[in-house]
Amino acid sequence: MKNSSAVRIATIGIMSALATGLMFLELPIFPSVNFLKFDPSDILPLLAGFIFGPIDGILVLLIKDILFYLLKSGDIVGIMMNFAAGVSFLLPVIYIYRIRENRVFEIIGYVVGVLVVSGVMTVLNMVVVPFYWKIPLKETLKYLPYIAGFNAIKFSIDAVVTALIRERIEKIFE
Ligand code: RBF
Repeated sequence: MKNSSAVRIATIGIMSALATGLMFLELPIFPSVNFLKFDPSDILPLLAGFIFGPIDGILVLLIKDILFYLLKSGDIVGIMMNFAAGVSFLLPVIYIYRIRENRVFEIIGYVVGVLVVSGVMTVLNMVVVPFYWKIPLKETLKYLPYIAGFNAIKFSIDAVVTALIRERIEKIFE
């Protein structure tokens, strides 16, 4: 069923809408870095990536971010950072799983995905935050452990939830 383009397009639409809704949660994990907001919306692009492939996963992520930008945030920097984080998590997870489609490679994918997104976003924040908040880099360095921790926590939660539901969701599309 997943090879039907009508099913594919409808699913991408439904997943993007659900992801946009979930993004409204916006829970700050650490009060000192309240511009980093937790929401579980990246689970849906990841599921789309598992079912249809990485390009469709990125498409769900992109639609979700554009819709959230238009409906709520209006903050292009925050949206771009959210997109960059989603992509840096999704790509390692899906490509590692595609080496061997079994539970071991799925779990290795999640672990590498969490490490990659935490590393990439920590570096990216060190570049973006000084401009965003107009503060010196030295001050930004104080936030470094929180930024790394935020991404590690956010994407570990996404990984655990996806690991628990992926098989059941994929069966619907067989
Ligand atoms: N989201 C992440 O998942 N990881 C990040 O490292 C991250 N860094 C951000 C840095 C800045 C300066 C801003 C404004 C947002 C960042 N976001 C990040 C996105 C944020 O958590 C939230 O999803 C968006 O701002 C939309 O509410």
